[in-house]
Amino acid sequence: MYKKLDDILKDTEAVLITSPYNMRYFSSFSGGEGFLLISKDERVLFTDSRYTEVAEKEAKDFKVIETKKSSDLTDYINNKGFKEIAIEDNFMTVSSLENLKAKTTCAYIGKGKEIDRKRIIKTPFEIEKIKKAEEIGDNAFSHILKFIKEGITENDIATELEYFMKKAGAEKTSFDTISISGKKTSMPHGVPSDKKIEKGDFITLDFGCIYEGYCSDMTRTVVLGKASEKQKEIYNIVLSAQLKGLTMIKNGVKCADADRGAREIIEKAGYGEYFGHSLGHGVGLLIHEAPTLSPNSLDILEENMVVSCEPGIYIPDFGGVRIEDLVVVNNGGCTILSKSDKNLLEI
Ligand SMILES: [Mn+2]
Repeated sequence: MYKKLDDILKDTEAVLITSPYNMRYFSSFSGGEGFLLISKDERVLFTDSRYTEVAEKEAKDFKVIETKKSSDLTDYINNKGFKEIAIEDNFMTVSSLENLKAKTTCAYIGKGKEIDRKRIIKTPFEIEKIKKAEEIGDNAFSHILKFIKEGITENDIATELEYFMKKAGAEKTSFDTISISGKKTSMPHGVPSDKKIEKGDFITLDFGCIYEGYCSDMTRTVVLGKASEKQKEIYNIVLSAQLKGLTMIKNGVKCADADRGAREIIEKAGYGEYFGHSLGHGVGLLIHEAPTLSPNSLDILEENMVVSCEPGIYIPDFGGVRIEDLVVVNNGGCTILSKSDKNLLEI
């Protein structure tokens, strides 16, 4: 994947990669600790003795240098005489940059967004990993439907989901599990607590896992017991918007238009003010990455992007609904990776 940096190397002598996800992407090294320094004629991976063995196994196209002292990288930059290096300015801390500047005479050019966007189109290998991660999520959801009952807590549900996913082969969760219920579902990113699940509660579960480095993401909202008329109304509007979003997601469509298509359904139903976030986002080595499916996005959907489609309605002091699938963009449509039922489940 390091070849994808060639166009950046036309403008600068080297690219310094410090984020774990880009390190993994460009070198295959999964250890997360270290740096890649990629120039026109050399690819070097610096890591410490905890990771040397795994680095040599995984990063076959890189020369692995085991770091012994904190100045190893800056000494190397000085020895090479680099004058300009591209960095991930959206990841590197100010103090790390200050340190580099103090110890070298090199200029550092922020190219973080550009570097991140190299990951925007997924390879078949990546899509397989994401598919598997999403499948674990689907299985976790089926499992949790049997687990949820009156009196257990939001935390119980979150813990069970996470335990299930790890048992099924996940490395960890791809973000903090959202497991909220009742009126709390009006908070799109509410935090699970010891609140007990009650009859008639909306329960929103937004969760995912990491499988071999790749993230999954899905959301389902269910009701414990019988749904009220108002709950059914809100749910069905969100579902219509979500289905509309899915029909919009295809190669060549502007992300802003996909967002618009789904948003219009919610606006026309009179709930526009209760849908504050964007329709979706890219998913890969990071849970939120390019492209962005939002009203102001300039991105255009392309084949083999993996994006979420997740409209919602959130009414303070009542509750909310979000339905989210993960999809692969293809020519003329998209392949939905999330298989879990989207009809309103009264459990
Ligand atoms: Mn999401």
